[in-house]
Amino acid sequence: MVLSRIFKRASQEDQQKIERSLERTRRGVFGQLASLFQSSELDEEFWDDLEALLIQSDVGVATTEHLLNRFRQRVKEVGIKRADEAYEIFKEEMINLLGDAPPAALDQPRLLTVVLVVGVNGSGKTTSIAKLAYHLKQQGKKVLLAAADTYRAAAIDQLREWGKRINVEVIAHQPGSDPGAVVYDAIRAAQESRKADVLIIDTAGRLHTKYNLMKELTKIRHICARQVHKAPHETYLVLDATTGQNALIQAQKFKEAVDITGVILTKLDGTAKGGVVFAIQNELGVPVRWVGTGEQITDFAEFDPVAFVEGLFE
Ligand SMILES: Nc1nc2c(ncn2[C@@H]2O[C@H](COP(=O)(O)OP(=O)(O)OP(=O)(O)O)[C@@H](O)[C@H]2O)c(=O)[nH]1
Ligand SMILES: [Mg+2]
Repeated sequence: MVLSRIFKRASQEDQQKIERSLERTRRGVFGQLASLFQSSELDEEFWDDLEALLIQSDVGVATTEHLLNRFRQRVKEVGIKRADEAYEIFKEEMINLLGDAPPAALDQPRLLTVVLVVGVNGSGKTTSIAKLAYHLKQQGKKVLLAAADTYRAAAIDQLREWGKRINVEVIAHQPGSDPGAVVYDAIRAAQESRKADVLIIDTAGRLHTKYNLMKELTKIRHICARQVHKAPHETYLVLDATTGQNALIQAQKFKEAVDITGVILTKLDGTAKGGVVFAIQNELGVPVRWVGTGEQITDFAEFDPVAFVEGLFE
């Protein structure tokens, strides 16, 4: 595909992980989409079916409209009459919709990069933090983790356990202690003796105490900003792909409270409706930066729009 040249691409390995994790999605609605393009004329029935399938696959109503308008426009410009000839154009428009994300703060050089990770209960925050830490370590970066989900002892233990497995240090306090104090200590540790390049902060995710949770996140952000220039440099929202359109509603709430710079979309391997990626990008205006592709530590990939779209269909 000609377009692929202008997009920043993930590593070959990450591209393959993305394509593999989309197996269920491919077998589901997107498989039907692919057949639609093989058999149909570009008549009214085709457009109706296309719209229905996109909405079914969690692309969402608003994003489906947006995508279809652009696709119709392109088809008209090029003067295409048959569905099979329009297939590549459709894929290009899907890739365009995922857009060329602005450069990630994580990729820019600085003394200490602080990454805050937020999201609802069970979305995959702690697991994703371990995976990201491992990924960064493989790139030669020194990583430190902060266990700022202090509500449950099990949450602290879980992060410690991951830390041991991937050989990354975890800064933790007692269960029930102040998350802000953990973050304060972790930043000092990163800046002083341990000299980490990246500090990743795990947070609690209880939505039923939404007000307190959001207040706590704001406090953590202030502590980061006081100690490190412009920190947190990244605030990742973790969304579970299997929750579909509900993920978007969660995202809106978090976005109102904290400045989200990117999304980690987990459990891509567990959903048949990967279409939610398009809705996140289009309706939230925040780039998907990473995807969780399974339960193993290496099941994590830098998001790649081209690999994602190719993976949906082939
Ligand atoms: N299949 C699959 N499972 C995942 C993925 N990411 C996370 N999980 C699973 O999701 C479950 C919840 O993950 P956690 O990392 O504990 O989620 P959390 O957001 O930290 O949860 P709380 O701390 O309770 O708020 C675990 O069983 C993980 O193994 C993924 O990409 N694919
Ligand atoms: Mg957790």
